[in-house]
Amino acid sequence: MSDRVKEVVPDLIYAIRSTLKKHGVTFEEYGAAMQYLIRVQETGEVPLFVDAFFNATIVEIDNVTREGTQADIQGPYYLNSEAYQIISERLPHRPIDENAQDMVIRGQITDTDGNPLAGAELDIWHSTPDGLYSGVHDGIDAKYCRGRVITDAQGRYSVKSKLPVPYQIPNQGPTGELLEQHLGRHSWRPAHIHFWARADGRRDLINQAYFENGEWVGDDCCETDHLDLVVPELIENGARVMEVNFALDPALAIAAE
Ligand code: MBD
Ligand code: FE
Repeated sequence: MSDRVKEVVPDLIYAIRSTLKKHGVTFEEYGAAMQYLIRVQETGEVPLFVDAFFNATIVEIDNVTREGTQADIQGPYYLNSEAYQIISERLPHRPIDENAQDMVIRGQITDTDGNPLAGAELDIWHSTPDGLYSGVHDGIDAKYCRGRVITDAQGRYSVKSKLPVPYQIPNQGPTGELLEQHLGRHSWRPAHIHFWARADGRRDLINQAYFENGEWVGDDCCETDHLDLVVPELIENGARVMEVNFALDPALAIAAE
């Protein structure tokens, strides 16, 4: 790691210095930028800020070496692995969401040759039908709209839940302020479902599925642009079906010391 730090950090510092010089940044502006970073820290928005501006770039780099399903950004609201109970039927939802639109998330996990991966683990998380994340916003219990499914002998999984909606990242803090007031952008993400797939001998895959024709698809404030998991509209027995298949690359070889 320390070799990588020596390799990357000097370039990063050089890139920032050249930008400051190019624009003739003043002491006053330098101070304002410092105050801004302090606010990002004080409002607890470091993960949101970093993910909003840089997560998509790391994903882009990671995807260059993937042959199977492309990765997408994880976002700041995964929570730790203990928040994911094994689910066989339905992700828990709040009693007040009982009448929200039903959704079925189902599909198959295979290797890159199309062979089914039985016993693969898939962590699923998404917002409530009113755009909040459990364990993060408004004191909502962390168990809602999250769960882990295990694929069957054919590599298949199927789980019910309630439909998420387009999601506005917190826009009252410094991250939203930068997006909306200074960069002239907006703070919306298309409705999405997050996934983290794992299987023995395969490379982990974190990605997201989006809803075809959904608002903000292709105009995401977090700049996800490779939209290979935009799922066509399908309704079965009143439930929106999200058919999401994953092809997992072989695990990366551990680099020799
Ligand atoms: C989210 O729900 C999200 O998925 C991302 C990437 C950033 C902020 C909130
Ligand atoms: Fe999200």
